[in-house]
Amino acid sequence: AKRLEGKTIVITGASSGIGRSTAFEFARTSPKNLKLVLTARRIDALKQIAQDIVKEVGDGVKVLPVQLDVSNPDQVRSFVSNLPAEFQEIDVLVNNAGLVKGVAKAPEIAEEDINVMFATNVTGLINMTQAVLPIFLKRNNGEGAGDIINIGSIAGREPYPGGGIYCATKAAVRSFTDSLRKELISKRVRVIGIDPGQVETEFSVVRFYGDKSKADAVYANQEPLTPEDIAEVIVFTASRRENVVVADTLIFPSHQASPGHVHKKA
Ligand code: NDP
Ligand code: 8X3
Repeated sequence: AKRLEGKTIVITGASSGIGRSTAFEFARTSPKNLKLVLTARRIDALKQIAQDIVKEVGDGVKVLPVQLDVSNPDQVRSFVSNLPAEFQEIDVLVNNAGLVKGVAKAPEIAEEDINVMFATNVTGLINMTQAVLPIFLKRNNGEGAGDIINIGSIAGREPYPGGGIYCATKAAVRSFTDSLRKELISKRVRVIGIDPGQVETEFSVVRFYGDKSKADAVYANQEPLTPEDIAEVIVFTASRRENVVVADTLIFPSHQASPGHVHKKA
């Protein structure tokens, strides 16, 4: 917890699922002196989460909800300069915003779905990284200059039918993460990749365009991870000793060993 004290943490996609849980987990781990910038498109949800965090841990954590669509390059470009000065010295960027649309195979994938997945999961993540990195590089003082924590997926390692575009976006995240770590080798910036397996969030609801019953069927007779499970790993990586880079993590629930290798309860 001490290692997080005084830090400013930006989380994208904090209105739901893994991002939301990560906000709570950072606040619980370092309740005395922390600044959280919570971003997503649904600002009302962010405001509620900000209130709930302060209600739970007290006002030692300053929480700023900011509406931000990571797929909009103009919004990303002005994001840092629009922050109040006391939130601009970012220490940790959690690139978590992401989504999947549909289960169509190549001939049928809608152009709009292709574009939104790449614009959010890939270009959005890259643009956010470019927006925040100058702050880290200016800080280059021989100590920890900052953390970039990119949320990939098992889907980026093992593509599956019906996930061609989503899997390609997550493979791109993995590739960008690994080259970034090499580019920043001398800069004391930790570049951390986290690849979850199956986690029950709004992910499948979004995949099935809001059809909750189809989403629920994905997890039937299984025991998926909770978003808190991934949040704990994210906060663990950010709270290691500065010289420790948890570069690459793959996290499954007990019944899963790949996207398709899943043990269902009888
Ligand atoms: P959720 O759908 O619950 O959360 C996704 C978050 O991303 C929401 O807060 C959403 O906020 C945000 N988001 C989506 N599009 C944008 C955008 N254009 N700009 C800003 N924020 C956006 O799903 P998860 O918590 O599961 O997903 C989080 C990450 O984890 C994603 O990158 C996903 O690919 C990854 N992941 C998920 C797995 C799973 O099984 N659930 C497994 C492996 C990886 P809003 O709609 O308010 O903008
Ligand atoms: C989510 C995991 O395998 O459902 O990233 O696509 S999977």
